Amino acid sequence: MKKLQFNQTTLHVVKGDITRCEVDAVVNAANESLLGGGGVDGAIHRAAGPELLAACRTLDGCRTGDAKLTPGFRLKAAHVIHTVGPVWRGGMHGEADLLASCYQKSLELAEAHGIRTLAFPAISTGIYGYPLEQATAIAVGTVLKYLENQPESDITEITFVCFDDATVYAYEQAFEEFERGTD
Ligand code: AR6
Repeated sequence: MKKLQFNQTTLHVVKGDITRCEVDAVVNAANESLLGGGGVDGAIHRAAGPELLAACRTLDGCRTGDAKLTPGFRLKAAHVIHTVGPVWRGGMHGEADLLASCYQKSLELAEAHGIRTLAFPAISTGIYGYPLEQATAIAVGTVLKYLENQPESDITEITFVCFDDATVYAYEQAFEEFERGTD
């Protein structure tokens, strides 16, 4: 699958199940309660085991656009970064800034905890209804801006994990958009 190199960090797009990723941290597309739900959130809680819910209960929720860290328990990933994407309400309710903030805060939290390899799902593009192409452009754009601003970043691998071909294609388009911009 497609790759993009930026300074010392490689961005990947892969199709698969994020709960099986062998990375230091997987990002969860959670809701403000942090007490579980459907989609990727449900899958991560099932795979991590009940200890994850117990850990989440101690966190007092999470605001939309923010991120919080727990251990990964039974996952291969040592950590889970829980972030809460915006519900799509037509695009005029701060959705783009909130979605960008999910990626930014997740990267800051990862960096602060020495996490070098990180896997993101396509936050907000499922149950929360964010249009796919706009969401993947924000995901890639925010990650690249972060890396540009953090030339000493210790994060070496960032993987965008996709459940379906349409999401893979949208990330690949976002990568190409960036490559065209640097020609
Ligand atoms: N691995 C990778 N991607 C997945 C997986 C998986 N195992 N499962 C689903 N996806 P969603 P949201 C994809 O709905 O839109 C929950 O109930 C999915 O195909 O999981 O941010 C929370 O508790 C889509 O591309 O998250 C919240 O209430 C992407 O992950 C709400 O859903 C995100 O879809 C959050 O909604």
